[in-house]
Amino acid sequence: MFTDRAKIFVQGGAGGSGAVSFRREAHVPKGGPDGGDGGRGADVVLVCDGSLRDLQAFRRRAHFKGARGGHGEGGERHGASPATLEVAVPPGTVVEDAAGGVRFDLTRPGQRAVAAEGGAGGRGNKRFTNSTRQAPRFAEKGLPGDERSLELRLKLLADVGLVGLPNAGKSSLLARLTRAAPKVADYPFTTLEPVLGTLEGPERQLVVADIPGLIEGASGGAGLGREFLAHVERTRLLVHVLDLAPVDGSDPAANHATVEAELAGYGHGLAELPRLLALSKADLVPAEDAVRAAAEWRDRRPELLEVVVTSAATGEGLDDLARELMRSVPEHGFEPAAAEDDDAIAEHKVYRPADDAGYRVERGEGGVLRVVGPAVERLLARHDVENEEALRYVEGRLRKMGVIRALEQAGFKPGDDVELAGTVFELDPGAPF
Ligand SMILES: Nc1nc2c(ncn2[C@@H]2O[C@H](COP(=O)(O)OP(=O)(O)OP(=O)(O)O)[C@@H](O)[C@H]2O)c(=O)[nH]1
Ligand SMILES: [Mg+2]
Repeated sequence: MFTDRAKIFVQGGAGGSGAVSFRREAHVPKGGPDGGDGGRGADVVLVCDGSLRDLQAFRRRAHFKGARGGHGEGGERHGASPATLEVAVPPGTVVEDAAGGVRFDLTRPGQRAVAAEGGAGGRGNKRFTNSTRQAPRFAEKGLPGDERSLELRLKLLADVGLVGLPNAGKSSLLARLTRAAPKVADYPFTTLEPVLGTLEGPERQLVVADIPGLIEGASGGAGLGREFLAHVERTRLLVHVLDLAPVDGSDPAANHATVEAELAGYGHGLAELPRLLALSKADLVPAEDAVRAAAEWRDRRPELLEVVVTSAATGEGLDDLARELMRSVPEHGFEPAAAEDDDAIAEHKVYRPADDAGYRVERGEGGVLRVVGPAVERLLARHDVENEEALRYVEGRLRKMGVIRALEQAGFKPGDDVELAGTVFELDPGAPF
């Protein structure tokens, strides 16, 4: 089963906490602070892996959590930073974060995108020493890692797309041209999902995709056509497979027009892709009819790179078709569109929180002053405000950030209750600490 969509949840590891510790030495009654820092939590990184073909693996596992950073210890021992958690995705995976509107395109093997950063480790008490604070009895806590739900979509990265109405003989051609073994049968909709095969040439390899399900209305959503058309977006050339002798007695010219209308209706440049026309099942019509049909199509559609008469049954025209593909498919393939961050060829992309700094003072319920904003929340997350010393340090930071002044302008008096990051405190900032 070919899977081209998945939802996953990623969470960076939490940072380890810094340690509160003091040196013990036989000859020193009370040594200085020596608490080490906590380690950074592991990032979760999506890695483009050329050996993968679809998103099937995510049916079994959809949660990816980075390991947490080690806690700091005494003797200035820092906590370990665990290895990055790598999540392999196939080339052609588009990653979207519905909430953040961020989008990554992983097209080349080896490309990486940081999906969730691990939390920073907390600093140990040694780091909080200064001229007035020689023996800090507090340290920072590690921060939680990022977490988010991501939607993965695979858009196949094939060089060539085989398109045509159901039963036109696309799968039969793919099977003859490549080692792919798609199901072939004498009824429409035999193939239910795109199938890839590799055409081996003397100098290059081409990935050919059999794109099934194209019917009238597909571009508007009929059947699975629209989804499958998305896979054609990244091909560089289309082979329109046209049945010379449809069993339903339909007119090849009308059938051709139907498929072309769907390609044009879908947009995304499909109608502009270079085209070859493969007239299929030539063994079912007299040879002169096939030759005449080919000549007519060349006249009718001068923009066609080539018209090839083929038969998957006898092998007629297959070498010509393969040679033509080797020659006509442009060397340079799909390049991801420039990303919003102007970092078009970023090999290493990172989700960034939208608003990283700043705070706001407002009146909450019962008139209590409240300070909100990521910077303040982070500060509070890092410190245990039950610890008197840590609380004084937090107050000092708030003063430096301008929060205390902003509170005073809003009518705050020392000793008033203030809600910080969801917790109400009696804030009594004395002199800077
Ligand atoms: N005689 C003859 N029959 C062919 C040839 N190519 C395909 N067929 C037959 O046509 C029918 C449809 O072929 P498929 O390759 O399954 O066609 P398809 O376009 O992949 O069809 P869907 O997967 O249903 O969209 C099958 O019965 C094939 O055996 C050919 O060159 N000669
Ligand atoms: Mg098929």
